[in-house]
Amino acid sequence: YGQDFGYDGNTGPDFWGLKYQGCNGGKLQSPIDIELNNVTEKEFPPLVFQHFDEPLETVKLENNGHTALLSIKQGKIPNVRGGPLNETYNFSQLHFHWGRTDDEGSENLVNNQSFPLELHMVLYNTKYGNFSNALYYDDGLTVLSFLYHKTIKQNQHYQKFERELPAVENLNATVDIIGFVSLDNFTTTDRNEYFTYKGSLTTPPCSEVVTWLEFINTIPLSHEQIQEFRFLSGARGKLNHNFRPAQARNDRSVYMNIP
Ligand code: 1SD
Ligand code: ZN
Repeated sequence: YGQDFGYDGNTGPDFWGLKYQGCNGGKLQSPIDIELNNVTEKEFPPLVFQHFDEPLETVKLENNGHTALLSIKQGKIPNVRGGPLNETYNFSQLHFHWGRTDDEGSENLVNNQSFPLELHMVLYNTKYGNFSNALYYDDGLTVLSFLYHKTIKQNQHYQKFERELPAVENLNATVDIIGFVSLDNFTTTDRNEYFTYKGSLTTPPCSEVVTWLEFINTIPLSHEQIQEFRFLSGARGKLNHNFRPAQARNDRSVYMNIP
């Protein structure tokens, strides 16, 4: 499903709709520009993260031509519930979006500002059994999304992950890693403040089934660490950028959790 697309020229975001109906004209497309003067403050129940603090047993890291994507091959499946979510969502995979320079790269924007990198943890509603099934229901998926800010110092938490990136520089390359870091290791520790809105996958087929959680605290990463992602190859040369531009918000509400 939805594998033949790119980020440039006639395979780029403006042309996705020709092949993938879902990317065309929907009213709940992602990403969006989150305007701080246009968010509704709301107190949601606390988010509950399970197994996010445990090292992952065996993971697969792959270059699928669109991003660097990490999934679990063996071991416990982390899950999340609470906040705006009515059910429990199981972890499916995490991946990244970046840009050609440090001034762009994130998909969601805040007050029209880009961030150099965005992390997506994709989880599916357990009541639909798996990711592919969940794609057909408007409460099928949640994406836990984290933004980054540039620092001089390297982020130690990312060293182990980034050591593996060169192994997947080539299109369709994969590597299995036994005994890896926890999901918590990728995120900020304070996950109480976030924006949430109803949107879509940011890649074809752009299904409008995603409850987005965009965390307000950003993750530090050095320029060199951000740069590592740009060395990956896609189907049409270097994958030096892979973000979809902001889509119309239409009459959607964006909520901000006030703990
Ligand atoms: O970009 C990802 C894409 O790689 C794929 O993982 C898809 C389904 O998991 O999700 C989109 S996104 O909406 O999470 N960006
Ligand atoms: Zn994504």
